[in-house]
Formats: sequence, C-alpha cells, structure tokens
Amino acid sequence: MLTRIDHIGIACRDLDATVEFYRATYGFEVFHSEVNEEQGVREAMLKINETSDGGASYLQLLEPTREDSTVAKWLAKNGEGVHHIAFGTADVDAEAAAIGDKGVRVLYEEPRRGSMGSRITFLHPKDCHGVLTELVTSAPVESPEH
Ligand code: V0V
Ligand code: CO
Repeated sequence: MLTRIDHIGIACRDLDATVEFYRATYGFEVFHSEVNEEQGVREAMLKINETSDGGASYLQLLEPTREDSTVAKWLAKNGEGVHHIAFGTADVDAEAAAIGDKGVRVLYEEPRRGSMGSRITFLHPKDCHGVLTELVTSAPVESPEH
C-alpha cells in the first residue's frame, strides 16, 4: 500500500539560494542534507509534516553534482521546477513488483539507497502520464535505548 506523499523533488541550479528562498518565503528549515553520488545530486530535505506511519513528508531540493546526471539533463531541457513525486510505503519491494506487473516500467531491479537511509526506486515517467514517480521506504526508526 502507498500510504503518503514522502516528498516532492524539485530541481534547482543553486541549492543554497533555493534553500534560502524556502526559508525566507515560507519559513521551512533544512531537516537534513546530503550528497548522493550514485544519483548525482546534492539535496536538502525540508520537513513539511509528520504522518501516522512513522514517515514524514518533505520537499526535496535537488542540485546536480555532475553534468551527466539525470537532474542536470532535466534542468538543461526544462529549467528549474518540479522533477518528481515520491510515494511512501512500508514495502518498496512489494509495491515495485506489483506495479511492474501492471506493465509500468520500474527503473531499478533492486531498490537503491535514497535520502536518510531510505530505499527507493523509480517508475518511468512515460508510463505514468508524464510524472517521474518514486517509491520510498524510509529507514526504520531506531528504538530508544533502554
Ligand atoms: C525525463 N523525462 C521526464 C523526466 N525526466 N518526464 C517527466 N519528469 C521527469 N523528471 C522525459 C523526457 O522529457 C523524455 O521525454 C523522456 O522522459 C526521456 O528522457 P531523457 O531526457 O531522454 O532522459 P533519460 O531517458 O536518459 O532519463 C529519464 C529517466 C531518468 C526518467 C529514466 O531521469 C531516471 O533514471 N530517473 C530516476 C533517477 C533520478 O531522477 N534521480 C534524481 C533524483 P520525450 O522528450 O522523449 O517526450 S534522486 C532522489 O530522488 C533521491 C536520492 C531520493 O529521493 O532519495
Ligand atoms: Co526523490
């Protein structure tokens, strides 16, 4: 089951300037930031709300780290803007398999590493009415020490 919007991915040319826009305009603060070399992005997660399944919802601001990355290619063609939407699920493997069985192209054979230790995969935008769609299982919440 897909239970929430995990994040909306927004492609930008200058991460620091875009973070500052979201802070100054809306008051959103950076909850987490990292570089994902495999995906070719430097990213900032701005937490928008908590949800009931242990995950939260974020805006994911994405700046390309190299010219041959998917986000750099997308920016060159479209300019800045909404790049993808990500749905949260407790079981990305099962969801990807079930959606793949419906004829939608799943881009990765096995989910890969996403933001904050999550496991992610993508569905081809051409099979999703033009929307690059990501499926995410967030990292398990660590139980408090006793
Ligand atoms: C490409 N297309 C898109 C699109 N990117 N349509 C909607 N939204 C997008 N973001 C369209 C493009 O306009 C073309 O349509 C067609 O798909 C083929 O695109 P292309 O430019 O030739 O590019 P490809 O085929 O080399 O790559 C497209 C795919 C690629 C979707 C396969 O971007 C990909 O593998 N994306 C998944 C990985 C990713 O995006 N990582 C960055 C975020 P026409 O012109 O033929 O009609 S990383 C992330 O989210 C993380 C780490 C996280 O959440 O934790
Ligand atoms: Co994403």
